[in-house]
Amino acid sequence: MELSAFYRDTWVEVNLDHIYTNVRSMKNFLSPDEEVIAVVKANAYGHGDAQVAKVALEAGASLLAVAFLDEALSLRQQGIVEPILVLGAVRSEDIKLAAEQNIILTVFRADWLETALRDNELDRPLSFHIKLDTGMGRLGAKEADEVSKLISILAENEWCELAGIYTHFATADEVGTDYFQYQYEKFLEMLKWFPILPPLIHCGNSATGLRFPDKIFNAVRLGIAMYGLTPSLEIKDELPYALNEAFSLHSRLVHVKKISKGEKVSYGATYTAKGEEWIGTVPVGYADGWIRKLQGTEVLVNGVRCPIVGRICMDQFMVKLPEAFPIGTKVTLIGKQDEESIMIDEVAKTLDTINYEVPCTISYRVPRIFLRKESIIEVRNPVLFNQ
Ligand code: PMH
Repeated sequence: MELSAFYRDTWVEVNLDHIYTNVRSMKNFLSPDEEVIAVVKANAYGHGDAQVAKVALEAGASLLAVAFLDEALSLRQQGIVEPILVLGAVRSEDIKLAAEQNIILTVFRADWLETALRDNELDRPLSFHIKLDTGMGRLGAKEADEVSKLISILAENEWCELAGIYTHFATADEVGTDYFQYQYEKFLEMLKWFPILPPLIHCGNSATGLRFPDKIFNAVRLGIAMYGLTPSLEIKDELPYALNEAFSLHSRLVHVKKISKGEKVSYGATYTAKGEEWIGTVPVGYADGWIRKLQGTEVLVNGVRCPIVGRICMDQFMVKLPEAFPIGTKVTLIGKQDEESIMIDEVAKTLDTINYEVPCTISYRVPRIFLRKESIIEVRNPVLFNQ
């Protein structure tokens, strides 16, 4: 049995040209000796890890960053050979696997490093970035003692290399800059704890790179702006260059019917037709990440905004149409149709959340189509193919 890429009329389109342009824009915005670290954790914020990674590298990123070792291994399995930094914590027993796969680890606890090196004898190089907590309160060493222990343990082991130091800002995307400034100055102070600085020093996410390019040291960890989204609504109007949204979500009408006054739609029979109405069924549901809270919001059908009526089910929802559109008519949940658009910021606003959460929430069940120069170059469907 030969299978095609997917068999459901719902898909995400990832515009890789936009990813490319967004990375190039940041590269051009920075000084030539400053680097871009492409943050491709969480399946590249729901876009597709290896596909985004490849394009980001092509556009000039020099390092990839993920949250977990599994994500780094996934990139290796998909043929990515370039350097990858794991930003999150890794189990001490897994350091040999990281070394074998040439994966860079984050370290912030001396006891973890002692255990890791005592119980696992390295036989090849392993690089580390030391993470400092300057006020995010998440991961990172805070005390000079801890840092000097880390430095000496790394220096004593012939296979260990200190390749970087970094921290993370909690408020780089906020208009008020006091806390940002506090963290920045703390980082400067903490860097004095290092007798020798490693090649890579980084502190900035997208917001920092966009707003404070003179405060990034020598690399930006570029996440949300690589996907063409603003780090926050409050700084949207002060971005130094245009961002190009890469993610869109589409489906097609699989059923269209006329219902009469008083007839009900979906679970709980909460929606009642006020008169004769055309109702379409769209094969997208909360298991795809189109969560029940989106009931009542609009999608685009034939270039027109149409409201979702009744409860969103696991695999389908219903939409009120202005007329009897044919089966197969394209429905755009995120993206553009003719003059109308529903962009990620609008969906995020409706859900009272941040744009980051929206593409991350569109589940593995929705196939991703990757476009380059307006052609499909790859399709990814984990439901059918183990990828
Ligand atoms: N560096 C670290 C350590 C991060 O956690 C993130 C994003 C980035 C860089 C990239 O940030 P950007 O997407 O704003 O450019 N991390 C998260 C997070 O943990 N929750 O939301 C974003």
